[in-house]
Amino acid sequence: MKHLAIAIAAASMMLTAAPALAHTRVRETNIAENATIAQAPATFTVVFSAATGLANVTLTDAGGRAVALNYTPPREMAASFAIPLPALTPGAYTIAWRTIARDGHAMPGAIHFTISG
Ligand SMILES: [Cu+2]
Repeated sequence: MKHLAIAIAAASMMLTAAPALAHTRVRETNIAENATIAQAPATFTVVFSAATGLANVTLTDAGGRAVALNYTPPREMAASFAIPLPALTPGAYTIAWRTIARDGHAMPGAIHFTISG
């Protein structure tokens, strides 16, 4: 059921009948996986290998609690996204996202990092 909902959302994002060159990969993020940093950057940036749809982004703390993000993914496909981050207290965090490839498949991704304070 969830898959169907994603497929419908993806279909509405597909503006052109793109060739079936499918999935993008993460090319760069401004926070490295498993990084420990003194403080969070003002913005989390993720760059993909090609334009992709972005369905959602979540930030959770070490206890799995959601940390509110003031961000709405754009309706258009893009190769990079900049997500404003709130001030974060020391601790471990996960920023996770789900992209929608041109073929409609959802692809999860995440970066885990720690704020040392
Ligand atoms: Cu696919």
